[in-house]
Amino acid sequence: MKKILILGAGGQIGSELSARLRDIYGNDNVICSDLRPLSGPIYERGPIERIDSTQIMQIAAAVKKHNIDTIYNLAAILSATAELNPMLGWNVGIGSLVNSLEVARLFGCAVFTPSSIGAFGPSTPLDGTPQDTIQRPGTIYGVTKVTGELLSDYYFKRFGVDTRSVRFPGLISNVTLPGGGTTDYAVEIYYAAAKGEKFICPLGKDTMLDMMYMPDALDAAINLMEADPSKLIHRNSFNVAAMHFTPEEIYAEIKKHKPEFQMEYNVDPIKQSIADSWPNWMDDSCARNEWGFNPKFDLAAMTVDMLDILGKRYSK
Ligand code: NAD
Ligand code: AKB
Repeated sequence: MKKILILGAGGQIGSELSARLRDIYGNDNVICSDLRPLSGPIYERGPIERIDSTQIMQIAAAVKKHNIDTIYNLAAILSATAELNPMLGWNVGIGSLVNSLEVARLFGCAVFTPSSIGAFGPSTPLDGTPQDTIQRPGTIYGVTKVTGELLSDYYFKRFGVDTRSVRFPGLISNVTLPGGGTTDYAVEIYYAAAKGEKFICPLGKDTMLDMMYMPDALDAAINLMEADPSKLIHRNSFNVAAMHFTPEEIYAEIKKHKPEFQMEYNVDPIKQSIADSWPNWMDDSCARNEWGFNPKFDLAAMTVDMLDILGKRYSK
């Protein structure tokens, strides 16, 4: 049975991954931690630690105390926020990564650290972005992600640490709001629609980006960590994709269910320039072939589910 430590468990992914890992491996075998206090039913099902992942001794103490064998390192500052405070983006993203890898080396843990479409940049082929291609991102977030991929592969090859990772696209979910990324609009638009509010979109109408619904993202992380290592040709990190759309296309999909919904544009120049440098859609055939990645949700199915869940939550 696995003993798992999640760093950054309070965020958009962590709040749902915590519940899913506890369902699979047992409440007491998944230790949720974050810099911010964790409270609520998801977390109170099992052990909680307060860990600043930029402090290696705090991670090491928790790994030792709970006999951890797997670390899900989710602590990071997302793209748009990091661009406003690049040193914070670097210190959290890289601090948490290096500390996770070092503790894993010393205590024999496996490590999952998500990469992102942000690991690509303007000189990458943006349509059908290959698994192995040019990675020259123009953001500090992207620099941390490329560093993370390289360092994770280095720790595998040099020290035998079992590092695995995916390049997540923008993730859409309904439990915890996203933490300051470029793709956040694709979550916020559903909240606005469910609340009967007008949505002001920060990206231009033709901005195509890769996206994925959270259930498929959780499956991707867990299935990769459970995959037979002898089948993995790549490790850090696999392209994974499920759908891609522009703001006009998601707006049109929501309007099929809510004809009264309204959207206007007020383009944020920082987010727009980041989005313009990211893939329109990635080729994820390596993930499909090497460990059976197989997402279930497209834009239409996700829209039905999001509006159903949020509609019930915000109905008066
Ligand atoms: P998030 O911003 O929602 O959550 C990050 C969590 O890290 C927060 O709970 C925050 O309190 C915590 N944190 C920040 N500094 C910390 C520190 N020093 N010590 C401990 N915890 C700290 O982010 P997320 O969306 O859940 O993303 C998790 C990972 O997945 C990140 O590496 C992110 O880059 C990656 N990712 C996310 C997406 C997405 O769309 N959500 C897409 C691609 C990759
Ligand atoms: C962001 O927009 O920063 C994240 C990501 C795609 O990495 N959602």
